[in-house]
Amino acid sequence: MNKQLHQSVTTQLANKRIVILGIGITGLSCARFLHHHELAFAVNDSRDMPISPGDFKHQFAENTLVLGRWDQALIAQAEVLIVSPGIDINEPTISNAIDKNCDVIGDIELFCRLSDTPIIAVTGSNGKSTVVSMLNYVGNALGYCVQLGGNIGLPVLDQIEQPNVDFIVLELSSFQLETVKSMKALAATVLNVSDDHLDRHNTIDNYSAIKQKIYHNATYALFNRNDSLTQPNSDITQASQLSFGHDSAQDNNFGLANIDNAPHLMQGSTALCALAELPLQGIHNAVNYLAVLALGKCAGWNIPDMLASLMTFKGLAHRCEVIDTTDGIRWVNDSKATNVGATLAAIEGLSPSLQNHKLILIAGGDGKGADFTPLTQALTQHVDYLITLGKDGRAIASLRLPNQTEQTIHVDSLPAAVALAKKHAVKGDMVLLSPACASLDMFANYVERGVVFIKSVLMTKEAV
Ligand code: UMA
Ligand code: ADP
Repeated sequence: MNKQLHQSVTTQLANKRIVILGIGITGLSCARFLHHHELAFAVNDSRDMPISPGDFKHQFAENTLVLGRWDQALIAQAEVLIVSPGIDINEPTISNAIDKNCDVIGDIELFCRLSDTPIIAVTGSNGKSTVVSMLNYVGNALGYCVQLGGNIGLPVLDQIEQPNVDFIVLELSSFQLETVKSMKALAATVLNVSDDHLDRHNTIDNYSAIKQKIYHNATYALFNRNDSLTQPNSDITQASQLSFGHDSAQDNNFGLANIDNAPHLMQGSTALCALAELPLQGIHNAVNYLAVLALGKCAGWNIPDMLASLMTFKGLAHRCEVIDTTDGIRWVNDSKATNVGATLAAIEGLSPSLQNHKLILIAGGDGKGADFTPLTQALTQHVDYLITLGKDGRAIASLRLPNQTEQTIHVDSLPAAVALAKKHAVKGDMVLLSPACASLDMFANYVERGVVFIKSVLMTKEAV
């Protein structure tokens, strides 16, 4: 056990009544951490069987587990409430029970109170996983010991004991930022803000205010100058600021410019690299590269070395991933496009490469309360054939023009959508699954949706 960490944990938490809300991957990591440091806690999860009580007892001995309802008496007596990100503390059954002196935190806040490892923090509606994965890849290639944690699926308290870490790269969701107070990131960014999770945050203003918390107490604040909602609000930060964006850049900021008719990544007027030399396609990925370079630069990383390493970074699965087929059709799995901003980026980023070929889009699912109208222009101008599915598919279809009704159809399943796309596609066309919606109305998660898409494409191909 790390003695210094143990001392801090004991000083901050010993003899406090601690309640963990939720026993998914975050809650379990909190329970493991507290148990390792010999602190007692109770866990409350409103679902009936998120963990078997026998397994819980086996791992966590005499600690209390309450399942199947929110236990208001248990919550009311908590002095420290560690809330999992997926749980909305504004839900009245929870909020009405919380004592006014209770310290309401999440695992990220606890991590920030206990660790002094320099933090590179990334949030945004889209691109977080891509950007943090690139930072992790590049930082390690440069010889630093870099850890990756947070919303990407790696709870930070599982990693806090690892010694000699130079930087931790945190992917932070709005859910996680809601309970963060003490973070002092070395470099922090909001990549972009578009409608997402409005079923929980209600308004875009509230959602973007939560995202702004990432800049609080940061040394460097990096923002997207093409997206005003990402600009650091002066009441929240005194950080030094740098920007990135898809336009040309002034001073030390990062941008894009054409040199000899070829788009280049730039810092101010200095050309850094031709985009064609880098593997990920689309303007959104060019902006992701710029964000990585800007964040890495603030951490003291060398730009030419970062670029050399980015040349070998392959994109993540389910993000504009081209499926390997031999039918001459470009089947693209963008199942991770769970909101309007991501689908817009895919259509706008990929359609220039189509020239005279068709774009067939498969979209729909659970829209999480989002307004789909920002998709209208892309759907009417770039999409030749639209296939929708899921709970909110028809709302997306309704954005098409009256003369496009024959090229717009709603189906019941993803395999049916693929079969229909196959009927309409010819060599050179692109079939893009980019749903603009969460998958949860039809699938366990976006990974399952992507896998069903890939399997359907490969089966359709074999059947032909
Ligand atoms: N639970 C309740 N009542 C509820 C809701 C949930 O009791 O009303 C319980 C569930 O029964 C379950 C537990 O809470 O036992 C799940 O907690 P959670 O939803 O916070 O999920 P975790 O498994 O802890 O995973 C969370 C993030 N999930 C969410 O934010 C929904 C994971 O992000 C993250 O990888 C993980 O912590 C580690 O940090 C996933 C995600 O979908 C990938 N994130 C959203 C996104 O990217 O859009 C924000
Ligand atoms: P996140 O972790 O924020 O969900 P991902 O990197 O997993 O981000 O990508 C999610 C979706 O957003 C994918 O469809 C991807 O193609 C798209 N995307 C990636 N980067 C950007 C960006 N900078 N702007 C808009 N969309 C993006």
